[in-house]
Amino acid sequence: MKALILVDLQNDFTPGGALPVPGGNEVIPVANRLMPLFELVVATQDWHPANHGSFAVNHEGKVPADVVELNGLAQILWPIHCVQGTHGAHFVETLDLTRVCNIFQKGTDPSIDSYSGFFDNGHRKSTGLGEFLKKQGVQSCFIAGLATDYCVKYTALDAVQAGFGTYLVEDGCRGVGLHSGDLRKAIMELEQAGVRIIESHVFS
Ligand code: VGL
Ligand code: ZN
Repeated sequence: MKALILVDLQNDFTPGGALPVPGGNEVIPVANRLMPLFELVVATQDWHPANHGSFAVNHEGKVPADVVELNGLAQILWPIHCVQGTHGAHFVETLDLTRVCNIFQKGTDPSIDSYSGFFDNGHRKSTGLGEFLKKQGVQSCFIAGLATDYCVKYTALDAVQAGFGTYLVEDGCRGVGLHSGDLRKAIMELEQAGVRIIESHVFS
């Protein structure tokens, strides 16, 4: 069985949001078109407490894009985003949630960030996504969402590592692009890890 994993399609990652991903809104119609083609659709949701350690404001004298050490891991600092229960943390209103069977929230522990939908950044705790997919008999994962160079990338790398055939739907993703070349680099890393890069039109 094939599963579609929609990564962090939340207001804060779209233009006008707190951590806007350029063109982030453009992937919503792609996600809506893909969902009916899959027997199983899951979504991840970045879901931070206000005191989260990935927010620059929670580190004295730091600004977004600075890097600190958080619990032994290098952590890029971000603007306040996807705070639990806020509008920014909600899924984009035009996303057809009726087809999403399960939502996996991540980034809830203030002391560690979680880019991947499967594990936190230290691979210390599972969100339950991998176990859920295995139990449903999923063998391959198709991934789309935001952002290509962070949460999409780490979700895809963990999917490969968990033994799923893993496909990145490139036109269903957009990247943050904090540094030039980040997007190209992310795609190359994914290909090297065994993720197959596809376009959504292969389904039509
Ligand atoms: C993300 C940065 C911080 C993402 C989440 O969804 O890619 N990026 N939190
Ligand atoms: Zn986050």
